[in-house]
Amino acid sequence: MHPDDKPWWKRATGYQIYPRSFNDSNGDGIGDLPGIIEKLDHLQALGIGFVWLSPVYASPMADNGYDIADYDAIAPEFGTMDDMQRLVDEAKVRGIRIVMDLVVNHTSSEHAWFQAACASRDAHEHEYYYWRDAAPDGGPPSDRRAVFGGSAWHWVEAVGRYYFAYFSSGQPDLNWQNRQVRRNVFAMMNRWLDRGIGGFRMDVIDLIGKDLDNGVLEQGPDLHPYLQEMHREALAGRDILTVGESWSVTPDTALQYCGRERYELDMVFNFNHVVAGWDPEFGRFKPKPLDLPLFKRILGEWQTALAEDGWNSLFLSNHDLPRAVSRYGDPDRHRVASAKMLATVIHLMKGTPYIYQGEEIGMTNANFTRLEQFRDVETFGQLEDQRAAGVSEADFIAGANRTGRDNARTPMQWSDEPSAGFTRGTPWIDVNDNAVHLNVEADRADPDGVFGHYRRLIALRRQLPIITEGGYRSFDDANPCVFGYVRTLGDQRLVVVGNFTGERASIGVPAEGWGEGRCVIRNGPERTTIDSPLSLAPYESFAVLITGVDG
Ligand code: TEU
Ligand code: CA
Repeated sequence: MHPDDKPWWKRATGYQIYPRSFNDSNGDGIGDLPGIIEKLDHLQALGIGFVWLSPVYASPMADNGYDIADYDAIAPEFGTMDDMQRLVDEAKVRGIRIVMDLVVNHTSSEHAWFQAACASRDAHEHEYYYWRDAAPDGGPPSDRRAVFGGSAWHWVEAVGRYYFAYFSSGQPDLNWQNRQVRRNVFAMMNRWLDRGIGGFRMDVIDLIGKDLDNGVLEQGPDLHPYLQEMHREALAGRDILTVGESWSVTPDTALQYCGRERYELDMVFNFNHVVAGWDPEFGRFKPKPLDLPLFKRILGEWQTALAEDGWNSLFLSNHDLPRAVSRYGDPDRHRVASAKMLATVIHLMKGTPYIYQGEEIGMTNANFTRLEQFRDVETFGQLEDQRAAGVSEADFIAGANRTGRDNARTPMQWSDEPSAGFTRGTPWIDVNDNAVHLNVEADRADPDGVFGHYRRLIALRRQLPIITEGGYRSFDDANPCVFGYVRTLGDQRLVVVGNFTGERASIGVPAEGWGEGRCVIRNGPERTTIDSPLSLAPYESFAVLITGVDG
């Protein structure tokens, strides 16, 4: 919730940095905070308004920082608290806010709280986590599986009990029903906000209200009371952005998180459009081909649900998802055109767009061929589970190559220098082979580069109120190849179209979108007339602003 109705984050574009893979300043092969500071001019040139910084807190890195051992310390491999403060200050000078990642559904098993909890049932920290006695046969209390494979229950001999960890065994879930847990979290949030950060992205926030004994993990009964308490104790009255990651939120429950009268969050990250392309049993590791009508319908439902209240987040990729151009476009024959098309159709919707590092130059999936190239704890955990379910290693690797999380975590490709200019050392994960020609230096030098397209979209968002305030209406929804929608504000229409295929395709445009206008962005020839049907070249996209439309 925000005091005024036109907060800065409604006109701003976000940029997600996965620090481990962004830029290494000291040659240890791991990205770091000084490395980010070195690249702030790149972000300023792009025109983004804030960074979502994935975790940089002290962590044993079981899940690359999504397992926090000390919320008030910076992981040494990323730098120091002084580096963090310098990043906040240097970014601010460039008009960029730093939004931090809040991971409070769980801590690391190396957090002092958990260490104390494991030492004795009598420690007050013991109740900060979920402990249950063994089942009668001595095994885990339930058959609940962990997201990263295996049982979600883990035995600790010293206290003779199992603890619950929904992700990896190194990520024990915090018991939010414990008032001291909530007090500790809110105090920590205030300490970070008082350092001048721009807000929080909240990791799997839909899980903090879980009712474990009744098997309710997502959007549990206590979720919204806790978020309202968090708002009262840490967020109210601050000029910040809060966005909650929720893999369970739907258009029907979205306003419970971000409606203006809820006093909880400003927006949510939902994954309905992502999960629609996954296998019900094998998830991301058995992806389906893109079903464009379904994809358009889902995005449209979110535009409708949050048209008058709440606020959308708009994204196709992040550190958990494959590269957008590989998942939804054509990384080979039409990489630049499809990268621009995807950017156009996403950025001209209503909501705040989020660019994932490397998306601004159309970086692609890594296509690892050997198991030892992978790094992701989820991939190795699921490999065990899926082997047991009869999936061959070759099939699993093929799936991991298409939609595994490591695709987004290969080093940012800055130049054609060794290791793509990411490090002068040995990178913690292999650099994509295509970095020699696909990199920031080459793309920004190219007048038709992807970077320039994103920069224009970001500038358009600041210039044209129809983008931030206009209505949204899609058309020809059943069209299997082309995405088309009209933004409306007063007598203005912004007609946006994108061909999601490598073949020429047409789309029928409603009469309200017809006429002569001004082409505000394109990835092909100048188009100023909208007539129906509209014929588009492979992966062609453009937007035409028509004024003086009545009715
Ligand atoms: O992700 C939530 C999460 O579970 C996703 O990783 C996704 O559901 C899973 O990959 C399904 O295949 C958040 C963070 O974004 C992720 O990086 C962390 O690993 C996870 O939570 C635990 O903190
Ligand atoms: Ca480093």
